[in-house]
Amino acid sequence: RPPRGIMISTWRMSYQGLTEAGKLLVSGSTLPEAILHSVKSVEDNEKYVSVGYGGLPNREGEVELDAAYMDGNTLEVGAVMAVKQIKNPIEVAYDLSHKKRSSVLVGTGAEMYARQRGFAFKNMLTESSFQRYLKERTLDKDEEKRTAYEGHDTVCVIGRSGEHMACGVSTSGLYMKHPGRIGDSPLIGSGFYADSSAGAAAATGVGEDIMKGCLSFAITEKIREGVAVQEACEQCLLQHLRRLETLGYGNGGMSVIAMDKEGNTGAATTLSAFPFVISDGKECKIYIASGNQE
Ligand code: SD4
Repeated sequence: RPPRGIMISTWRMSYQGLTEAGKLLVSGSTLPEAILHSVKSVEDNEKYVSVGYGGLPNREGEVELDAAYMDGNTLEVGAVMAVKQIKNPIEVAYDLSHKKRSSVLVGTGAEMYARQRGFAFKNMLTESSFQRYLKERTLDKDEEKRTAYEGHDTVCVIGRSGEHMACGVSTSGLYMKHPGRIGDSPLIGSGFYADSSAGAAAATGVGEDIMKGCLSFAITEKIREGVAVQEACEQCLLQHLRRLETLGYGNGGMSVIAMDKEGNTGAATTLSAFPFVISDGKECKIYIASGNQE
């Protein structure tokens, strides 16, 4: 039987935040507090160029951020998309999730809301991200060929405390994306889904590919049908990959994490190695999923 507080998250960059969040859960913090803590720790870290501060910019040189939060007990969802200069987009997404209307906001409308609610603003473009942008701009690469792994990962955190499940995601999306572009990450059912009566799932990789299969919802529903969580991840990812292949899409890379309502976890990837993190309240460890494409 899994212990009371369990969390799973994407990529090595989530390790420190998840370690701290795991301890927070054990010492009595709420599930939203733990999830927000772990996502914010990545957003605030300048070193991670795919989320929050220091994120790589769009092709106009501006950092545009996407984040979402979903509560598995109430199915409440909040999301912000393509927002600029908001220090912690996940906090705004969480705040929005309590609203019955206008809970998913884009661009200037989202920024207006964040300002009115007193959230912190900051110039999110660091000197090193700007320098990388200046170099990249001279290369004039074909946007259609960009993959998610040219420096771009999304932090996704799924947690369970008692029987309460929830998830949060945050990203700066694809490097050199068109202004206004969003991927799967802030889209319910594609980048994330949580329902405490079944389970939760979240995705990272090329958003345009992931959203075609509503992967996070597909995995959650597979778990609801009674398929074991690891199997659900593998089956849904493989089925979607095959479908994309028949349509002639190359595999730009997709990875998923999931948890069932008992707290069992799973992960799958189309990459040769996808690091993810699990904190079970006692310890926090990095695991590597490996893509089996045959
Ligand atoms: C996006 N899914 O914006 C994100 C990027 C990502 O690993 O997760 N990359 O499409």
